[in-house]
Amino acid sequence: MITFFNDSHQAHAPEFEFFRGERVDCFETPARAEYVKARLTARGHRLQSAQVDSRAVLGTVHAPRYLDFLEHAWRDWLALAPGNAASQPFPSIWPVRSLRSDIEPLNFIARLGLYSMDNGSPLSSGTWQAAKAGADAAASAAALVAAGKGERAAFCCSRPPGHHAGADFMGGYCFLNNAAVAAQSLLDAGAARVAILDVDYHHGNGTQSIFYERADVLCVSLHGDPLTEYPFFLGHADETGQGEGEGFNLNLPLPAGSASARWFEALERACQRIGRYRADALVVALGLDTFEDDPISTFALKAGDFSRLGRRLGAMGLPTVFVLEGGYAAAALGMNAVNVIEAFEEA
Ligand code: SP5
Ligand code: ZN
Repeated sequence: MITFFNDSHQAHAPEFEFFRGERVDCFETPARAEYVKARLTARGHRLQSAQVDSRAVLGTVHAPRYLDFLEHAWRDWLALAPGNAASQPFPSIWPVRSLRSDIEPLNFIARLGLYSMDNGSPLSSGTWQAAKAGADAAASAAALVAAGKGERAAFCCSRPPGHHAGADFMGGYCFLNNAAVAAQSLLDAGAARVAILDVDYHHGNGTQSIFYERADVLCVSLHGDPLTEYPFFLGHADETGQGEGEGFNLNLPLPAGSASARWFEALERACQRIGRYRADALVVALGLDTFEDDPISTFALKAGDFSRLGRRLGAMGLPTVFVLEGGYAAAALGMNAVNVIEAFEEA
């Protein structure tokens, strides 16, 4: 399977995030993708860089004013005060209920709040460059798989991740929704129905919200119950879609601490639903933070379980785009990602 990889992921390298009022080192680091690259290379997998510019599809997945903000955010942060290059911007005010989000303020921090769901998505000078390269990879992987010229699947080894990013907001270390870019690209290339299966520990709120009123993309997500787990405000079982999208969203929340057996029962339900949908193609939002040693999550998948996941996905028999999402046990990501990929290929 071809992997799309671009060194420019390293341009996104904020130093710290906040946890309970303290500054802590970022969990989402450049080392993550480098560990995956190293393992792929050691196992003889081919890496290539994106050849499709995602600009056009980004304009259909995300709001133009959000894209414009993100592309110029670092420039505008530097313009706010001399010396800002050495520090990181964080939002401090958000347009929650009863506040207006239709008028974009001029103040940079206010605009950052308008376009953020949390204060947990630190920006750095190269965030746009890295995120755009990830979206280009998603569009390229979709084009490759849709071409039907012998490549049944492709893997985007990119970061920052994407599934918490909605049409007009960042969140949860995510800026551009790579899974949504891949799904929309597959539709644009001729697929009538695309399924997105999100196996990250955290609910993919951004992806769900982008496709919530559409029947041409089925969103299925397995994740920690939002009653106790991030992102808290979306991901419940009663969210089934709206309007034309009614019935085309399936959430399978699991209690924090769930063991592998329970997780694979939910995976089976997810795969059955995707089978009934008669999808033309599959996008897998491949979060690896379900791993037993993940530092911010509570599921207990072992390395061999990622092979089992890959086998089950391979058995679906669909053209498939994998996009890397979360997973913070950095040194184990290579093994776990490659286990999924190789078992998929063998199936
Ligand atoms: C893509 C993705 O996986 N995003 C996850 C964003 C999670 N953000 C909240 C992080 C909270 C960190 N909690 C640390 C708990 C340590 N015991
Ligand atoms: Zn996650």
